Amino acid sequence: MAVHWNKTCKMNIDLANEIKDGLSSSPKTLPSKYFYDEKGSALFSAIMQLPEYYLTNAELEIFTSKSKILIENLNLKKENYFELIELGAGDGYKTIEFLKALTQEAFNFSYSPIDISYQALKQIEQTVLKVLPDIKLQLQQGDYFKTLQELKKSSQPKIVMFLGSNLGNMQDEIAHNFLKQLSFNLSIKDKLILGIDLKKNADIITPAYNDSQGITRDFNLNLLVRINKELEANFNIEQFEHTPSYDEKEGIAISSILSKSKQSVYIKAINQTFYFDKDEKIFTEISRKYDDYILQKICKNTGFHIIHKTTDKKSYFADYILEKKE
Ligand code: AVJ
Repeated sequence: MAVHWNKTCKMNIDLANEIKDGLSSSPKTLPSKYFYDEKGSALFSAIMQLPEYYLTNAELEIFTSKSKILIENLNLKKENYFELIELGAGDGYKTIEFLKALTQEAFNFSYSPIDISYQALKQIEQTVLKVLPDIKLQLQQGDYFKTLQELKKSSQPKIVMFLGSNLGNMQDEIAHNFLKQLSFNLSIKDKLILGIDLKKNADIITPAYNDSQGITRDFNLNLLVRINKELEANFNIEQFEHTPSYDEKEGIAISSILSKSKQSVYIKAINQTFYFDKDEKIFTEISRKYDDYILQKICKNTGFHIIHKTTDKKSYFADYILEKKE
């Protein structure tokens, strides 16, 4: 078992540059991938337990009750070894159900979770090995955008998993480019299991991003706490507010942070002061909701074709199987 480290100092240079770019643009933005420091990963785990955050339970239901159907539709041969690679694995909780089903049916595979958070990986290692002590496990720490090229290094058949509607954090064009790049680094017949949240009534989606306990607020504002810590900035967190919204027509939940007053913030690591107007918003995250039509549009000319779709009972969430065909 091996963990590949991203040099911490290099991470901070990326962080500083991207935060500088984001806060210099109009409107101001901050990249959602930086939510996941130790505190942020813990807050996201808490979000997944919230009654309002239906996504996790819906996808867990799919993997608990439909792993067999997914496996059938992957068209695997028991005698052929394959690599199961999970991008942005988080706590791996849902995946374990799938791993159990594969193991029960005696498939020959290794499991490589990739995550930006070291804590998350250690957690997966613990939980997976407890349930499946004999599994071949290879942890990889890093930004999955950057680890895509590494896929080419092995010529084994691959099944990539990208669950939890992580794709939804990308604008459609970026999602398209991401799938294209992923497909480019795979071989014909390799598959992608893509878990995405489906379009539905705003009354269900809105509370998922604005829970009554304020965990999602803390998760969003933690980005400022992180910048304070890692880039020696002086955001006064009290002067900012979590302001989520949902664009029902587009099917996009938007997280933002609003400046409660006219204020300035100095970031020492960048040696720059940033100015905020009263009620100015910093956009931190989009969470796209999909239907077949939107997914088909995103997949067009990526090399991936949809070959299977399965949903939870309420049809809140779907796991698709995409195959690389050209
Ligand atoms: C992990 C990206 C799928 O967008 O629903 C949860 C992150 N943000 N609550 C999502 C998140 C606010 C989550 N994803």
